[in-house]
Amino acid sequence: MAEKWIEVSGWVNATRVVGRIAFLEVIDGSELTVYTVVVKRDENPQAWELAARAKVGSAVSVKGFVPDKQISKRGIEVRAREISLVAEPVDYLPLDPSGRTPALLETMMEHRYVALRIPRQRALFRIRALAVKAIREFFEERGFLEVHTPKICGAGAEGGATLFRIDYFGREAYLAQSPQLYKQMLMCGVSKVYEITPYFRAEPFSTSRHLNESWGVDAEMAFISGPEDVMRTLEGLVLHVFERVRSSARAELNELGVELKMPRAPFKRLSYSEALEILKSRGFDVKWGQDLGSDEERVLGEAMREEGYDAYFIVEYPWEAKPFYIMRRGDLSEAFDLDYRGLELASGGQREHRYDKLVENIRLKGLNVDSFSFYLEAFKYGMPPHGGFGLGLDRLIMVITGAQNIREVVLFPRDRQRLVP
Ligand code: AMO
Repeated sequence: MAEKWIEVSGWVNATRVVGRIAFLEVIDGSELTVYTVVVKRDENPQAWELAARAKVGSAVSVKGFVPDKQISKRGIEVRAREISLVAEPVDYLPLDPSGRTPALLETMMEHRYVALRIPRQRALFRIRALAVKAIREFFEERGFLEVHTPKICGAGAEGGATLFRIDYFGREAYLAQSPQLYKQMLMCGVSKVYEITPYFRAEPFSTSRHLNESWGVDAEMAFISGPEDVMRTLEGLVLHVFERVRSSARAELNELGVELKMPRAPFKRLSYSEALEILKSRGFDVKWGQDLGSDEERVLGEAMREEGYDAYFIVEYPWEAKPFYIMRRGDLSEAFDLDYRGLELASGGQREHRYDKLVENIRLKGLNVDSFSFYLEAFKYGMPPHGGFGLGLDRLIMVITGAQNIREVVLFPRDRQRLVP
């Protein structure tokens, strides 16, 4: 194999001068590749001068050869013929871009653009981008229409406590908590839709799994025969994303030290009552009808792992624990949650599509029917049985990458403390 000519533009992550040889560790910011640029003073005094003076963090352009025989142990070795300095830092870097000295999450959130020079950090966001691509692939192959619904809304769907209120030319409006109402309304004319979208929620607490702006993958499908149709679609989606990341992000998973296992399928279907029994046997007394808290979810996750399940659905929830739009079956509902090792990834279910029953559900939940009239309107014109789900994208990326904090996989997180950058 002959020497290969190469031109690299990127940033200097580390520098070293050993006698008459200067080394620059350069990344080009695209894939995870690290280039070790080698300049010998005797061969190329001008380039050597520049390399020996180059500061960590500088943007540079390098032209040279990739030698046939690679001596450098790290990255692709480039024998530089020409180096130009494109931009020099005007201040000390806030973190070590080579990643050898670990940075605090706090510092990385503050300077994400510099943190992205660390190969490990880039791996996280490359996996995120690949997962989104895989999600689109999955829906497109199955005939779902990608839609975009409003993010400034006149009514919320997921409860008043987490609504962000805004002044809309003198009227009260809200940032969208989810596309719930709109994706359902669309079921009156389109049979399958999906949306990849931000959710805005005024969650009043700070946890490692909640943000005030998070991203969701929402789907809705009409003419279903029950919630199982929806669960099968969600299960297929999760498996497809895992499979694609495993096959197309080997270098990234390697960089993260993650061995991504396919979750055992079909995912376990665990009823809410069974979940309460398991929790009781482990010292957690949950009153029938209550939603599960994060401690309970974690304990349930441990119990499921002992049975060999990473991913499992919790089905047959009490209706009182679920929103008005979910179909009721006596005291139970047609809702489900999907959890992965104790973290809720998604929830969904079959919806109430019958006009009169839906109005009754809204009343039973103590909500004002008038504020949902625009939504109810769509249920007057041949609304078929339908159901769907909302999958937390940030949480899905967390479990794939093994991140412990949701902020690790979101470029510029919005939490109670953080409004900039
Ligand atoms: P839910 O409120 O359960 O359901 O939200 C769906 C999924 O979105 C993720 N999620 C969040 N992630 C991070 N921070 C938050 N504050 C946050 N809130 C939600 C979770 C959750 O499982 N309309 C229904 C879905 C449906 O029935 O189609 C809904 O929004 O992973």
